[in-house]
Amino acid sequence: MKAATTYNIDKLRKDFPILERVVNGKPLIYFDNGASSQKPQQVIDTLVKYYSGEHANVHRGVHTLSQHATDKYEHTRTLLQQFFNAEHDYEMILTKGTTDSINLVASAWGRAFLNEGDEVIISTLEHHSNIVPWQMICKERKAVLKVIPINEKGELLMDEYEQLLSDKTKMVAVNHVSNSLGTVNPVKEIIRLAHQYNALVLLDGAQAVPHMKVDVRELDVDFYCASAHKMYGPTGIGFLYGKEELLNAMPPYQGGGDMIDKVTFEKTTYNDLPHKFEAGTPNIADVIAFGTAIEYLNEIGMDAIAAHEEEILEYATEQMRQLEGIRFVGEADQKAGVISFLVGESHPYDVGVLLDKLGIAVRTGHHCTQPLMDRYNIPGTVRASFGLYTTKEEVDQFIKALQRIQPMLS
Ligand code: C6P
Repeated sequence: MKAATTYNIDKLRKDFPILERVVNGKPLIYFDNGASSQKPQQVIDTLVKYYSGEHANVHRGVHTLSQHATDKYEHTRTLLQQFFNAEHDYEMILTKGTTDSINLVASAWGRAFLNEGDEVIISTLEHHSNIVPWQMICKERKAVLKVIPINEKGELLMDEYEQLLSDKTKMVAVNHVSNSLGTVNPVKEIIRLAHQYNALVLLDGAQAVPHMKVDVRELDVDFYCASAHKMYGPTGIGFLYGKEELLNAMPPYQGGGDMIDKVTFEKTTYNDLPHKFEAGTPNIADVIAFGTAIEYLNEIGMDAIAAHEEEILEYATEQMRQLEGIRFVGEADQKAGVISFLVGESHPYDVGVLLDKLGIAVRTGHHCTQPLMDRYNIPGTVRASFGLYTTKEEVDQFIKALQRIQPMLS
């Protein structure tokens, strides 16, 4: 769908105070949204308001402040349920972020349901957060980790995926969008095939949810997770969606306050969903501000954001193609938000430092995907990642900056 004519980027940019910043004497061009996006004033205001006049612990007090904080905290859960079209709000577990969510599933589900000889499938495109927790639990449970290979463009080899699937497959855990290459994976097909073998599917949506509409029921995904800080919300918070029957069947992840029903020294019974998976005092302020970020995205509309970013991605890719000496890493047919590249023979770090001198923030290195970099036999890439506030003028400045630094690199 094309951008709504109402996509008023100048107005949107005014919501983000940091975009006024000057870095190294130049206006900031923030192309590191894949690492973390910037925060609109609305989200910042929610945090200030909460700490200035609303703070109390949640789920614990009968007093007004505690009840008010609890209502606001739980309101974020409802917003998340609606945003991702989950059937029930208690299927949305509030976690510290994507990493925490994947560790929760690998640990709690894995300990209960993975047995010797079972198989877990991940892909070459995964972030370390969707590799290491599975390696750890597979080692503990004597299960086998299998990896879907990719082609040179950075797309999953679906034929190979089908070959890997068998009755031994218990979990398929892949990202929705690759953080390093921007590849949008054919997740509906991945899920359909996995379900034919009664395997569950966890999607790491960290790089998908800021860029596109996601409907967990339409996908029929079993677990889906992401982080607030890439969705224009605060750091230290995220969510895990899980189908009710799966979450109910899983043992708790951590023990402590709030996750219990009745505790004696002999035995403990556990609270219902979602509290069973939310031990201890949560990150209340940031959860509430996450709700503000969701409302902010709702107001703009995910379809409008997706269309705007698609235009930016196309424009930037086209402009970069005109430059000599640029090598794209990852040229999947379906991409979102990200251009990974190398400049001639130069090290990504040198490119990043020179761009920074011109006020342009990009990420360089392996992007927490070392096996993927090994696949391409490179130490890392330069990654430009876009957001809802990225403009074509910024892309033009970026292209000029690349032209300017190229002679310095050779
Ligand atoms: N990727 C990047 O620059 P946390 O740190 O838990 O919020 O998210 C981890 C994570 C998991 N999966 C994917 C696909 C991700 O992109 C990330 C975070 C950032 O690419 C920081 S390493």
